[in-house]
Amino acid sequence: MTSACPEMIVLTGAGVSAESGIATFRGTDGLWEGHRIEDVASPEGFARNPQLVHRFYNLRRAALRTVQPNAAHTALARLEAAWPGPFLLVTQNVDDLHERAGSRQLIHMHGELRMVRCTECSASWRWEEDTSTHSRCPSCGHTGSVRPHIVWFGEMPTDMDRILARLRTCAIFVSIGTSGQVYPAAGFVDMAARHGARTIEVNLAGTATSQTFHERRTGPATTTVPVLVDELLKAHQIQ
Ligand code: BJW
Repeated sequence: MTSACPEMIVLTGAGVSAESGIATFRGTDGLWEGHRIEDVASPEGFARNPQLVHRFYNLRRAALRTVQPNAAHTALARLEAAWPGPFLLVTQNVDDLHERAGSRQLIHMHGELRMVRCTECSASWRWEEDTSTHSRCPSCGHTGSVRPHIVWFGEMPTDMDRILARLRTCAIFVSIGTSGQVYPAAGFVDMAARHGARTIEVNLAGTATSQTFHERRTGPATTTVPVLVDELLKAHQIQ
């Protein structure tokens, strides 16, 4: 084990959960039952058609019960457990597969499917069941104010201060399975590189930000991530 192990940030996107059976956002037609993601994942879309948005998240929340972490999630949990330096996993995913694989130093920058909150009193709580326009807040008692605890377009991602601070000090930045089309996450590679980090992209294909990375690994996350983890641990003499 090295005495001064570099600080690492890993950013993940939908591609890391794709092989667990969770659909990515920008697939073949980019639509969900004919709706653009912007329509079901924006405050305007929720105001226009709350029933549709509740249904979208109810189906995705229920689908979590049918999926399991894959080899990429497991490898990242192994990396965190073995890495002696500062480590942070920032995921854009709202599923809980990283936690279920064992990751602990984790920020869900776009929220969590298994959480809801009240727009009246801002209380948030874990919730595994369906929600509707009739759901009641257990904290303030208001009915009709429960919404998914998800960061929609135009809303501020979670824990940005902490993420930005860590991007300024990390020495290794790894981005896995994200298309680089949604900001601010798409800008993280630039920020990390500007502060001197080595940057590595892992993806099935080229992305909107591929050219910005120092290194690229192409292939499915379940095979490329375990290999990368082994390499990183070996390079820093960690067994
Ligand atoms: C594999 C694989 C395998 C597949 N192995 N790889 C104009 C210009 C710039 C910015 C803006 C703009 N207009 C508006 C904005 C801002 C906006 C934005 O970026 N819009 C763009 C569409 C242009 N962003 C926001 O509004 C954000 N908030 C914000 O900016 O606040 C202001 C602010 C912030 C910070 C500082 C100061 C001010 C909020 C964004 C919220 C995003 N929400 C969503 C939905 C909610 C979650 C949910 O319902 O599930 O989050 S959108 C959706 O996209 C979801 C994802 O987390 C996010 C990113 O998608 P991701 O993960 O990259 O998935 P895909 O499908 O795009 O890509 C999958 C990738 O995996 C592909 O590359 C595949 O090749 C790969 N892959 N299988 C490896 N097996």
